[in-house]
Amino acid sequence: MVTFFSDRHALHAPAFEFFRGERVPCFETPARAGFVRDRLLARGHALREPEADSLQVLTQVHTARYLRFLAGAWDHWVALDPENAGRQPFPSVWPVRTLRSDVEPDNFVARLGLYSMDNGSPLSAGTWTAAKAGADAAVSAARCLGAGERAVFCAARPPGHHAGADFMGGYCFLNNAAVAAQALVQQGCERVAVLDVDYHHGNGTQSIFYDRPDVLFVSLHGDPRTEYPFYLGHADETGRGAGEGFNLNLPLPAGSTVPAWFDALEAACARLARHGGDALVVSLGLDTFAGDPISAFALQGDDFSRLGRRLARLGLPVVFVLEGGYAAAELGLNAVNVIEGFEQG
Ligand code: SP5
Ligand code: ZN
Repeated sequence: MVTFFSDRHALHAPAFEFFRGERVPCFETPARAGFVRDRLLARGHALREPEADSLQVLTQVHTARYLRFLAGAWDHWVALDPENAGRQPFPSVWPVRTLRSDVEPDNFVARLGLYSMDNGSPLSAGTWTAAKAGADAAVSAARCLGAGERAVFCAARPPGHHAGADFMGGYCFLNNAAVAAQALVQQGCERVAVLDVDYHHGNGTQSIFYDRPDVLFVSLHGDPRTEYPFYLGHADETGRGAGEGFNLNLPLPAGSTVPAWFDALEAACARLARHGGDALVVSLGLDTFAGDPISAFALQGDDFSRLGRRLARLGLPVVFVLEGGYAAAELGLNAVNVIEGFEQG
């Protein structure tokens, strides 16, 4: 399968995040992409450098002021104090209910809070460059489909599906899946669908397309009553206005079995088949793996092959976009199993 991969991913390399008040090593690491690259190469899949510039599509998915903030964030952080080059910025204040989010404060950490949904998305010096490479891969992949390719894999990090139009969150900065879907619409696809199989609900992607009938969003994920991102992903979220009926959430309790997960996948596929459409974007989170350190589903290696085979049966051109998955050493095998299952299916 055509696979886009850029070494620029490694420029996003924060050292730690917070868990229960302690600093812990980041779960979302450059090593993840290294394992995926190594396994793809070992299986004979050629890697291509993304050649497209995603900037125009990014302005259709994210707000101008968020993009401006993110592109300059590290320089602004270091300008506060040269020693900040060796520190990670975290937000500490957010404009929750009753507070204003229309006025952008001058204070850097206040702006970081304005543009964040959590304190779990640490920035590093190369975050913008790395995230931009992922968005470039998403647009490159859409163009490949336009040129007649059946399926393309964006093996990028950081992930994207928690990032909304104007905020980062959940290790995500630019919403690569939304960028792929928007690029497909812009190049003439009238109906696109996004299927999100990451363990965590793709709140960013849902919110970006919530009012639109041209991009159907379908997600299976851990029930937000107990699982991150907590504040979105319930079954009663069905879309709004012209987008009513074009959002389907299939939350499953943490600890759900593999058969329960595949039953939900069947429901998702039934909705996708009813939508028809010209192309599918798959937010390919692999944190549904039994060995994932922060998630609670039970898929095994073979189950990822089965997922790939099932998606092939939809008969749609597909852009696969890597999202989560934190059992790094198994990430490559699980990703390749989906890809090769799809190719065989
Ligand atoms: C793209 C993606 O998968 N983002 C996930 C973001 C999850 N952020 C919250 C992490 C909290 C870790 N909790 C550990 C619980 C261990 N039992
Ligand atoms: Zn996830």
